[in-house]
Amino acid sequence: MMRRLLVAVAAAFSLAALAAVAQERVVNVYNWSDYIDPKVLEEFTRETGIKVRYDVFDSNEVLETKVLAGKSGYDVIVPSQTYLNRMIQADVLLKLDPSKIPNLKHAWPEITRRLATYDPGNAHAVNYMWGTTGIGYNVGKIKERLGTTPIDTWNLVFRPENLAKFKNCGIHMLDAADEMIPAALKFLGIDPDSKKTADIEKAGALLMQLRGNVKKFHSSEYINALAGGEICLVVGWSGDIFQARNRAKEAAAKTGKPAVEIDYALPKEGALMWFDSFAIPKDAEHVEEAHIFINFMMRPEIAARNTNFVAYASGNLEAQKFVDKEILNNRSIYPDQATFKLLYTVTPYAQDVQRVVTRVWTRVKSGR
Ligand code: N2P
Repeated sequence: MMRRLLVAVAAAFSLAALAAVAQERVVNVYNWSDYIDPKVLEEFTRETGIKVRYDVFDSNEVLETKVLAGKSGYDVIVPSQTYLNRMIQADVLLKLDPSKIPNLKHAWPEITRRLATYDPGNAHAVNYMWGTTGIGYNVGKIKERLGTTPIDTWNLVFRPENLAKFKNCGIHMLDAADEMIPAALKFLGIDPDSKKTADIEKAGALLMQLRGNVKKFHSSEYINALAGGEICLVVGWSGDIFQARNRAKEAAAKTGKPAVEIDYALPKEGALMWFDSFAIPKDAEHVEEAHIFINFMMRPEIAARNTNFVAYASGNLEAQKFVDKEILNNRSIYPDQATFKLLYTVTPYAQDVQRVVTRVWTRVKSGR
């Protein structure tokens, strides 16, 4: 009798254990590096019971390769605008179910409208953050070398004789052909969105002249390199440069030494405005959880916490109520009308043009 009872109890327990396993809900997220407040992820799991498996990338090309190959294993991805558009064209993204994202009502209409150029009807993506590509610098080291010469100009980067002045304090550039080539074109006075082989070659020739001064083409290491004083100049992303500034301050507070002063300049000739948006691959296994995740991220307080942590503008308008004043009033993060006029956008490269871009960029990076 006793034995039978024990068997029954044991069976009930293992059933409960099985049920718990069956109920464990997961969402696999693939986001840019340094792009979220980690506490927000913990809070998401606490509140929803959904575990987050979180991986990071620092290049659209890496993301695109994985997603186009299929079975990436990711449920939520965050491509930039032109890559988003190519994924839509390749039919690898799911149409979102707006009824499952009620917080969409907090989206910033102006940003949603701009994003529609890449995602017609805003059917596949919700903007997470947006920002610009400009010049990050170590204030002290740049002043030593430049005096009062203005910093907010591509002349600083794309005139070989200027760039050479910073070689001995360290220069990084993004490993992002689709951002560096348009910036070089802008400097040359050519349409940054040009798809002409001759123009792309011209940008490539200019970058070839500069490459010898560049310590590294890399899209995430510059945050710590700037903060740690290993480099003094970078062509990089706005928020990442402000994160470098924060890290330098935190390190200084710990050691009691004066902080390395870091700042970001938007070149007056014009800078790229980009949009990184949540999307769900068609072959995602946790579609329900992916919608819950996106909806959570679109909660104004949550969106603001992420913006306060990473220093990029949120695609969430309502979030602005909760964004730190220092960030909201920073014109390089939340541009005013005059600053907006300086920003340009680009359209995707067709496959044949992409081949030219990739060839030119490989040459710039390798020197051959
Ligand atoms: C995050 C950088 C994301 C900006 N570290 C690239 N669009």
